[in-house]
Amino acid sequence: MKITFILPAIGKKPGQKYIGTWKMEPLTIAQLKALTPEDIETELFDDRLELIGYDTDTDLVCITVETYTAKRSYRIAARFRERGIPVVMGGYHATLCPEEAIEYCDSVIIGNAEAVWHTMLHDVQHGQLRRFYQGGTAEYDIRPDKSLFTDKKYLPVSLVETGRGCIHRCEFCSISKFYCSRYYCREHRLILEDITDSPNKYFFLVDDNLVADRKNAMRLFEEITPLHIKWAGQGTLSMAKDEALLKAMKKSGCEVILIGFESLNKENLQQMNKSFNYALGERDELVQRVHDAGLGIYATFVFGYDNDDEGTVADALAFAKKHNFYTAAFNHLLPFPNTPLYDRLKAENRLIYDKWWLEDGYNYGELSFHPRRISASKLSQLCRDARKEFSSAKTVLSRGFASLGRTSPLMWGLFWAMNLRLGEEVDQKMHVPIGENLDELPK
Ligand code: B12
Ligand code: SF4
Repeated sequence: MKITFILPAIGKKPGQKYIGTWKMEPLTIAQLKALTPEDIETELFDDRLELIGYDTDTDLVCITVETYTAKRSYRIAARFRERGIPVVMGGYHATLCPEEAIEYCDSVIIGNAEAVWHTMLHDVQHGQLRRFYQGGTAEYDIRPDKSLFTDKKYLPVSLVETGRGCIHRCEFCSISKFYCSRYYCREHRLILEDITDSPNKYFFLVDDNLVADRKNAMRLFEEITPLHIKWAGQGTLSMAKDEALLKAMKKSGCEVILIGFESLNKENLQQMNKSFNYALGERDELVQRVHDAGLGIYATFVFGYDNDDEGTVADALAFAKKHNFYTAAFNHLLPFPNTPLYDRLKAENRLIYDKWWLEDGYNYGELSFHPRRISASKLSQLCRDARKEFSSAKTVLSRGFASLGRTSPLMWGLFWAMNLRLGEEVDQKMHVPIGENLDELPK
């Protein structure tokens, strides 16, 4: 038997390259490969890097589907199904919208694959593939197998899972829905093995909230320290209230931490259900503490909540410049399906498209709903302008010098490469047609 794994891409403009900073190794595929018995042959087509071999000789196609890649996934599936090859889908979007996904494939695994992967393979081999499999959430005590990545040109950073899910319930978040607001730690022995086996020096610790379980996080940081690695991860600003935690993070090699500030506005934070982190008056002080501990911040903001107007993006930009963040993302809000945000905007009759992810003419960087106090197109433009300004030569220089001494010399070197690249990509990403132009030779 042979399985063809496919990692679909979002889309690109005709004749252009795919977005460089999105080309990270797909840990999802390594996890599915590790679950697959050795006597089953496997191959991977990564749509971001190469053309899909639609005529490959295979018995089963497995596609990982995110909301942005749903349209592309469904088109790829159709090409294989025309040949009578069964297609199985899984991942965030397939889990959030299984009834939609099943219209385009033969079977959907809902949730994490680990618990049901072998059953599904057994059923395929016996011609009894079921339409739906209910996967588990917590069982992921295996090590990913990255052998399918040999010869694929990914960014030189290794992804290592440390935990799944998150305990919070932010209105817009797919993670909270997927994991029913629970957090699952991964066994440390496996994390350490993944790190020591990796050829890279830089790691992205895949965890939606690394500091969600303090005791577990402290122990993990202590265990990672002797490995002398450099890593980046994600956490909430509340970590800054805990000096011992910050120190342990730094000592273990943490260089940059992604923090979702989302909004500077109290009412917005309440509406998105993210006011649990800190009192607003202490925000600047907490940021300073993270910086004083020697950690760079990747700050993310989201715009389009009901109290956002033309001034809000400018305020966030000023805040990001004031603190000289290592990097920042100025995103517009996007209603992912089956989230409370989606349901609310639908009930309020504010969706521009019911299913933006399938809509012809919907492009990356555009809003798919009507914000209350600003037009959709104006907000999209303001987000683009903030990204451009934050990556302008003047701002990058000022941020670069502020980072000097805060992060290691290596990470400081990376600062320039990363920020210049992100700056170049601002307009490359804007208005990329979702699902389009991917069957032309990649550049
Ligand atoms: C690392 C990461 C990235 C990396 C690279 C991702 C990659 N595809 O290689 C970078 C930084 C580039 C990135 C970018 C973006 N990301 Co991202 N990313 C992640 C992150 C943190 C980890 C993904 C991962 O490796 N998980 C570990 C694997 C093992 O878990 P898994 O993917 O869930 O797989 C399991 C199950 O889902 C299931 N499964 C998954 N696929 C399949 C397929 C089959 C056939 C089966 C049976 C089962 C199955 O079984 C797997 C094993 O249990 C996730 C959040 C998260 N914690 O998962 C967000 C996440 C996937 N990203 C998200 C988004 C929105 C984006 C961006 C669009 C952000 C932006 N606006 O620019 C871009 C798009 C990039 C792209 N797709 O090309 C969203 C997707 C939401 C959604 N509804 O689709 C997530 C969930 C984050 C969030 N907060 O909501 N991302
Ligand atoms: S804290 Fe982050 S991962 Fe957790 S629910 Fe909120 S947005 Fe999602």
